Amino acid sequence: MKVPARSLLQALVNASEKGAKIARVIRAESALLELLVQEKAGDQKNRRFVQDFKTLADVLVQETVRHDLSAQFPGIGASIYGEESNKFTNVLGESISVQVLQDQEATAQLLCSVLDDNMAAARLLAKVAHEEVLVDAGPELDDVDVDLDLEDLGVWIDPIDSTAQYIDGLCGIINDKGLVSCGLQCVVVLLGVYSKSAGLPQLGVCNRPFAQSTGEKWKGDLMWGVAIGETKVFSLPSAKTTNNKQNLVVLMSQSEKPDVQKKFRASCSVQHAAGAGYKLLCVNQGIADAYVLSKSSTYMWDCCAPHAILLAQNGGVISYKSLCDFNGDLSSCSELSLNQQITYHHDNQPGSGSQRWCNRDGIVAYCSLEALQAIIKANRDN
Ligand code: 2IP
Ligand code: CA
Repeated sequence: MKVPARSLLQALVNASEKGAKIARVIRAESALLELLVQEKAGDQKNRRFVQDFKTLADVLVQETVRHDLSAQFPGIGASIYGEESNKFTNVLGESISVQVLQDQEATAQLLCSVLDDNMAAARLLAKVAHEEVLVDAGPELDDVDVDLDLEDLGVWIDPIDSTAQYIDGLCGIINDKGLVSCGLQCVVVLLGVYSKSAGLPQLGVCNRPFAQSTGEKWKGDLMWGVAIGETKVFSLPSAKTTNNKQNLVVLMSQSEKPDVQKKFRASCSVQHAAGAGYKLLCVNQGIADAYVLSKSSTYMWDCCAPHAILLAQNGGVISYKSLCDFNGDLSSCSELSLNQQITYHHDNQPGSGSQRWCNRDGIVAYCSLEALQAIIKANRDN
């Protein structure tokens, strides 16, 4: 069945905003925040309570997105993949699948059963999960005029990327380039759609629930992109930053190997920030030129959404191994970009755990071919 990409994108934008609202409500309502930060140990643990409320927060966002997208695009639910399983087993051995049900009350009852009968918390969560959310995706949406084959689509969701920052709940400090190294600003809801036949990302929405602190409240922002054949459209970021191109800004994980960090420091400004999704989004927003990760610590759900936006912007994401293996002329790096984008339709490793879906050979995200050239050069020369 053909579906207009514009409608699917609008649905993703709305769903991402509902996910962002759930993330904000959990931090704003004391009945929920207590659950999030409380780490009950041993005997103190409530026996009917889910072991891990932060996982429930993730799962609820994931299941809300699944519910809302399925309501509008019947059949898509089976092709939505995320980091979390929705099945919880408490210490009594009761197994409960967390889902968004047909109405608010039914969802509240279900959530109550994994929240140790805390009906107040369950009702708060059910209310926001069932709210209608409609976001203005911006004027660029009119330029998305192409259809997609619903059967060919898969969706990767990272309901709350930078979970550690989300739990800590600190407000990060923004530097003069618009970058925060840690804090709630690094939390991102990531929804990416890819083609099952080609493996490439086609639509992406990145929603930061805690983009801006306005006194007691947080304001979010979002960015989207579409890369379907010749159709390349993206929403303009709210804050655009221009880089000093003489000094390529490369983001890395704090835990990046010291020799890789050293190599890039010789010619680039290497900076750190938390969150794989946030680092990718910084490349989308022009805050950084590239994000280099030599290790396998990101997953398909981290990358699919910002990767779609990068393709729309004529950037991309290749593996770190492809970067190291490339021995062609710098001027021919467009071939590397054209043929070696990481893909999302096959597992990368045998087994049944989440490691199957990791980006095994590392990643290199870049905002343009010039940035890719500069990254290849920095990797070769140093
Ligand atoms: C994590 C999160 C981490 C990131 C890691 C991701 O996802 O984004 O911050 O590590 O790669 O898988 P780093 O911050 O060192 O880049 P999640 O928070 O969803 O587990
Ligand atoms: Ca993640």
